Amino acid sequence: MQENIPVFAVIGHPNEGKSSVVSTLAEDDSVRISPTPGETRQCRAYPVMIDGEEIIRFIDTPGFQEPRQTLEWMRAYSGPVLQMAADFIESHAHDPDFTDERELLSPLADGAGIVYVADGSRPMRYVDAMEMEILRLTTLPRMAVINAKEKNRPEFADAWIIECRKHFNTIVIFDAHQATYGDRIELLESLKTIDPDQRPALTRVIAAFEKDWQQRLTDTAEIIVDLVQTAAGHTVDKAASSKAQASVVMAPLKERFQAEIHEMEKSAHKKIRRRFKHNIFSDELPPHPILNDDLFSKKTWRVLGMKNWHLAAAGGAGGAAVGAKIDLATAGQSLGLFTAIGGVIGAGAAALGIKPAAKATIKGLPLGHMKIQVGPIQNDQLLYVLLDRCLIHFRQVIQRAHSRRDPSVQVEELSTANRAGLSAGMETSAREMFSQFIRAARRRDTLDIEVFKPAVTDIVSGMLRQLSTSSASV
Ligand SMILES: Nc1nc2c(ncn2[C@@H]2O[C@H](COP(=O)(O)OP(=O)(O)OP(=O)(O)O)[C@@H](O)[C@H]2O)c(=O)[nH]1
Ligand SMILES: [Mg+2]
Repeated sequence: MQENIPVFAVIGHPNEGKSSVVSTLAEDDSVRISPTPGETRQCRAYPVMIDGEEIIRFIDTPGFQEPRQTLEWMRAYSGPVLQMAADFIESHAHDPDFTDERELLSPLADGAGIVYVADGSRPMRYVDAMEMEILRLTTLPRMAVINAKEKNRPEFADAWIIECRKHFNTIVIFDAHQATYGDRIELLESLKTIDPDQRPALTRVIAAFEKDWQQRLTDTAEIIVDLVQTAAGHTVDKAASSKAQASVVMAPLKERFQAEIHEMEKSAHKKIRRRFKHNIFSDELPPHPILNDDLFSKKTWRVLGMKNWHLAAAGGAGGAAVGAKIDLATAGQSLGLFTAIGGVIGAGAAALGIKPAAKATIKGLPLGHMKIQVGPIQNDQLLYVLLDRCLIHFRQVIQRAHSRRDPSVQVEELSTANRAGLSAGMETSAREMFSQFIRAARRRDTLDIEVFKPAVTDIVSGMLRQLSTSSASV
């Protein structure tokens, strides 16, 4: 562990949101938060690690229990002021009435800075002024955080601010449950003002936060581009040895294909959440009509905006979108085969380029057998849908403070209203690059993939940056 890093104890009355502030600032969703006052009974340090190194530490503490007596003791104290917290702890070492005070004052005895948290949605009381006064008497660097339990300015913010001015140099309004990355940086900036000695260290912390955030965006872009690549090139196949078996095999094969695309998407979304240190928030996007519906259905193609003739073909083939294909082991059998499984791939087969004999490939199957293949996805739109859903999920993730314990209520859909920053706004050149990449991925052409992937990753990084900036100012 690195020493001389900034350490801040988060202190206040029970149930004001101390643990919530710690959880949000440290991006740690393991912090215990509860509507029952007295949830936190012991101090616990939450280090912020970047690249395996601790850069700042926040300490969660229990709320004050006996502020009146504690204040009386401190007012009567005549020892060295920096020794006061330690002396208080020592002189109340065995007094069960002061368990919480002993605990919450212990990081102050070690010289931690103070982040005082008050709930601005309730009126101030006399006891609050006593608690603030205790903190002032420590003479440690301190800041007041008016926790906005409501979205806007808390109802009693003004009264709190007036009182806080007597005890703190810096006061910020901070909504622990809604705070974004930008709000966290702002709070750290404010911390710089309370202690000149900590300024250089906090400047380094902010720079590390910002660098780490940019790295997360780059990593997220890679996760998304990997998903598009894998999905675009994905196929499933199965051998069939008879005409009858071929028709039986097709439907479950399509289902398997669809399920596997879903799994890939889910896993990419989870990776994005983990990259932003969300371990318990696991909301999935609602299944998108396109991805949830049968990928092979007419409806899907209508949603994707396919032309009528395409629809007819897709409907007939029941697989144009995803490219159901049949490989034949022998050219001789092919004609017979098409007749045999006509019910499965339908009349549109020729229109889709599924040609007997000419297109037949032998893939190590014993002569007389056939291989039924579903995929790769033939329509770029479907891959744009995957991209957009990743971007939407990303937006959800970065707007989710780590202190929230409720299930997300605002589940976004891919509607025209929230398309800003998504693929619909991509420039033509970016779209062309993306399409080239998709084509290469579909062919699993590793050389071409390598050519287009860095540029596509840059494009997606740019989109994430834009979303990150616009979300921060919501
Ligand atoms: N809506 C909303 N609720 C909040 C916010 N901050 C805290 N709460 C709620 O207030 C309650 C107490 O929050 P905690 O963070 O556990 O408060 P605490 O000060 O650590 O409480 P103790 O450990 O019991 O002293 C929980 O039900 C939180 O969900 C906020 O910013 N917005
Ligand atoms: Mg707590």
